[in-house]
Amino acid sequence: MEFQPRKHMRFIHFKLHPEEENMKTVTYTIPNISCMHCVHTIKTEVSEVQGVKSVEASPQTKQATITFDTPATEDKIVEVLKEINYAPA
Ligand SMILES: [Cu+2]
Repeated sequence: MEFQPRKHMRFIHFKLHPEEENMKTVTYTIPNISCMHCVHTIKTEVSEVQGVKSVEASPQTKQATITFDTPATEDKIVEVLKEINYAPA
């Protein structure tokens, strides 16, 4: 009896967020990331791709980490990165 509400809540969560099953995180090395302006540009442009959940980038590591779900794909994200002159190495 005590555990029923918890089970119920988990079920609801699963039903409300079925898209989380396909969530993917990919890290790209992008030599052109040289300052926070680059980071801002990458965040702004890649975030506009439908399905992209989060974008992190760093001029120190020259890496961008992108979490996404359908309809976003790696191909689409790389295409956008190339368009804005931040092609992954
Ligand atoms: Cu820059």
